Amino acid sequence: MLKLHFAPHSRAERVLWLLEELELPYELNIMKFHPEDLKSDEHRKRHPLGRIPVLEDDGISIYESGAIIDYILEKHKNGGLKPSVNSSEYPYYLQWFHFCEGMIAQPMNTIVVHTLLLPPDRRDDVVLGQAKRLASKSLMAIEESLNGKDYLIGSFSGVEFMTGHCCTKLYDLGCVSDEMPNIQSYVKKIKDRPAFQVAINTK
Ligand SMILES: N[C@@H](CCC(=O)N[C@@H](CS)C(=O)NCC(=O)O)C(=O)O
Repeated sequence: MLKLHFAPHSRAERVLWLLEELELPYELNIMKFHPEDLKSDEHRKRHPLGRIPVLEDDGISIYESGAIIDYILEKHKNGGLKPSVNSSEYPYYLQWFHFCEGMIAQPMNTIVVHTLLLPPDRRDDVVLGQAKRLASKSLMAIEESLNGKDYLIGSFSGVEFMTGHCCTKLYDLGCVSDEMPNIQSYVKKIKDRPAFQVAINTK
């Protein structure tokens, strides 16, 4: 049985959302998003940095949300969510799958740290401004790519669990401006999915 180590308001939502979309059976270990749980000896054995998500399956235990999503799509059930390697969508699938952790995650983390996590006297407006500008440039690339499309490669696919999930978080952080109507409707489509709602409401 697939076992997901999860904490709310985190990248672990990506994996839970996928498991729900695919209707796969799974077991959930819900932890607090707090060092007490994440940095415990028990969890550090699963992830050396004490982070989430972590997935266990049939004697293996892996971390990195993108690797976990790809593993599930390849090994368990793809539900038509991953285009075949010879399809014209495949290169773009790879691009948008990796754009998330490669381009958006770093400025998004910085925005979270300098708006929510640090006490106000330790927040840095210069660092925050740089991160917001970089996030905005990355979002504009997504905005352009969504022209005339419902989802990033056309139909709903595995990239939504990565870059799509990031878009919902940046939207919640107030980073999706009025100049990004395609992303606004893309985020709405994602938020309307029942499986996504399960993932973000699991606590
Ligand atoms: N690149 C990793 C990032 C994992 C990560 O940083 N997870 C965050 C939650 S979104 C975490 O566990 N943070 C806890 C901490 O830094 O103490 C992935 O995609 O899984």
